[in-house]
Amino acid sequence: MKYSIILPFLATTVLAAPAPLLDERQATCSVPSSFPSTANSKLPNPFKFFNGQSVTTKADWECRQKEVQAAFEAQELGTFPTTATVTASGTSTLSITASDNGKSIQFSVSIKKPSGSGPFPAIIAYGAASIPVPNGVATITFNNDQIAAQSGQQSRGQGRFFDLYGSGHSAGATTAWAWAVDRIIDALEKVDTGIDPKRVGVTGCSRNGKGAFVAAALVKRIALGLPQESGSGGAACWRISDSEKAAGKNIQTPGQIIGENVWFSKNFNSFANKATTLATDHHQLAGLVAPRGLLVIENEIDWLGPVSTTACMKAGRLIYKALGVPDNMGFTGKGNHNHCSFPSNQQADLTAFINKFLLNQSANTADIEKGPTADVNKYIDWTAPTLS
Ligand code: MCU
Repeated sequence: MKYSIILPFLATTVLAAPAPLLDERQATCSVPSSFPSTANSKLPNPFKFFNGQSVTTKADWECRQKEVQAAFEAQELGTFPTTATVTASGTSTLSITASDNGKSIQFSVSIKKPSGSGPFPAIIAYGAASIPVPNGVATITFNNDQIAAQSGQQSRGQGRFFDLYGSGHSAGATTAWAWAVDRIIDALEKVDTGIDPKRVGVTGCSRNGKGAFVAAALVKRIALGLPQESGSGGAACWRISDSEKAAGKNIQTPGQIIGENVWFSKNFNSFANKATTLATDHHQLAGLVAPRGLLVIENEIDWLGPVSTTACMKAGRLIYKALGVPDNMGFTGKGNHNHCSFPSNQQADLTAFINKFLLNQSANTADIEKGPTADVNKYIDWTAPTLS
């Protein structure tokens, strides 16, 4: 009886507007379908909605992530389909049938498990892992080229993703591969393979590193992204790569990338020579992974854009910091070595991230930010808030 007196009092005072109005806006997360097109040579502010409103809370941030993803899909990646259903069978060869719109495709991944009893965490490797996968972690080998070809312009729209969704689907190859990674996790959730679907990482090197980065960004069930030497189209920011090119570096630019291959949507073609008009840049690709684990592994090879990847990912780490989880993202890219060979000076960083995010061990992943000299403040005109 007592409470019937107190509750109406609370309802009219403590719970009064404007808080419920704010919650309502956040719950609905209105996602625009058109995006700002004003040229901006700085990396876009991750903490301003496209309508100019500030991102001040973690709930705001979740909405912001949705509109940022919508912009990525509209301008770079193409549509990421989310309506497929999966049936699967097998343990060491996991055979997956994915269906959507009354059509089906089939693909398989191989699972190499550690000895002993699981469930084990796993790393999905595009093609083959070019990082050392430690004992205690399974490797799931994924033939991404079969899902979407990446052999030059004539290969656009080819592969099993396009058999399912049509050769004219807007997805670039990296998005199609990410869709298949999403289906692999569906399958791991359905079939007892001895893999814990909540502890799955994704890796790939170079072009497949671009793919691994996009998969970590789009597939929210990935616990740890390990993109390796992804360079432009992955860890590099388009704007910084263009400015490095203008300063005389031999670096891959958006203008070059759209001619070389089909990693991105056709939607991206119209932005490739005016990257300053993109609504986002790749620091926000890291922001789509946040707050999940992300170790960006790079190499000081000019073509990859060492200054671009380092500064871009420093901006990405500001997003993690704003979310209160700075240690959930690291960047290791100091020094130069053969492309996609894994150097010993990156081992401790990789081990720490795998221990923490896949093996559930305590590990120190604080302040891993190793690359060439690159001043992020040259490329940003915003500061990161602490989101409440
Ligand atoms: C870094 O990844 C790519 C690069 O973007 C391409 O321009 C080049 O042709 O190939 C690299 C790669 O995938 O190397 C294996």
